[in-house]
Amino acid sequence: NQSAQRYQNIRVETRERVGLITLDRPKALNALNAQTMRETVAAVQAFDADRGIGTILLTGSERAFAAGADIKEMASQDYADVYLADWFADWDGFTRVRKPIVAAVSGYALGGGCELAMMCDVLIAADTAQFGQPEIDLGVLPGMGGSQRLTRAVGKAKAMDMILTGRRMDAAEAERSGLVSRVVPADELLDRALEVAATISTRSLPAALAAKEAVNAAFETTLAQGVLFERRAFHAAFATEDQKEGMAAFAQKRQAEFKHR
Ligand code: CO8
Repeated sequence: NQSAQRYQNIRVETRERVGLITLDRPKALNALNAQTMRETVAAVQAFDADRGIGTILLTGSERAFAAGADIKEMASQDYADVYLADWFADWDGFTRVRKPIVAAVSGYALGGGCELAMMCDVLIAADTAQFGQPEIDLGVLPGMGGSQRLTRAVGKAKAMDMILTGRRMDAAEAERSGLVSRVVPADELLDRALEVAATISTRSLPAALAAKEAVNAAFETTLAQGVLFERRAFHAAFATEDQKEGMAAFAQKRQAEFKHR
């Protein structure tokens, strides 16, 4: 039970079938130190296991989604420290979450903040959002998947530009480049993102999980294998009551009432 847990750097609440996680470390612009990582991963995993939740929504503050990994925490580490601790590997727990995760990004999404947003499934940006991978300015490179996920999201040209120069991308460029799916006015961000998350959470959960899995397969495999994976998952959907209900509801011109949500 999430409400029984005490988190220090995040806030966790539920809105009907949406599990809302708000990064809340304002003094450091939500910089992702080890504790924030542990709390965020624990919170998404708890929502993933919660039958009452269909979709997870991750957001930050108006000023910052997250300004990166915590530079002060990293500064004194040496190679053996980060290698032995397998620094950042715990975020893999975030990417193993099966339910759809919507990110609502306002303000800075830099370094690890941009990388965390890219681990989410649907990215919605406020018009104030700024994305960047400024690690090059710190004498390092992205360490939470940025070189891979940014390249897949926006292509080599823009990824190289951003990662080698450290320049930021504003919300309009992020939408144009395919990094985010929608840009909304900053004061509407949470409401609009909640609407999207709530909409997803009314759908058949097995269908949503399979859809997320199938889209992600596009990044991991060949076209032929991916299409085969999709077809098998599509066939399997016919074993669910939700397929019967969804198609019957269409024929009867009514809203579907999915059983497995
Ligand atoms: N880590 C720690 N503290 C931070 C971070 C951060 N990433 N970002 C901001 N803060 C802190 C500031 O130090 C400041 O604290 P204090 O008041 O105690 O000095 C507070 O947040 C407010 O920040 P600013 O005063 O700087 O606010 P501004 O509005 O002037 O500037 C910026 C905002 C532009 C976002 C600026 O704070 C900034 O440039 N932050 C750093 C952005 C960055 O470089 N992010 C990438 C970090 S590296 C990373 O994410 C992955 C590294 C992979 C390495 C792999 C190693 C294994």
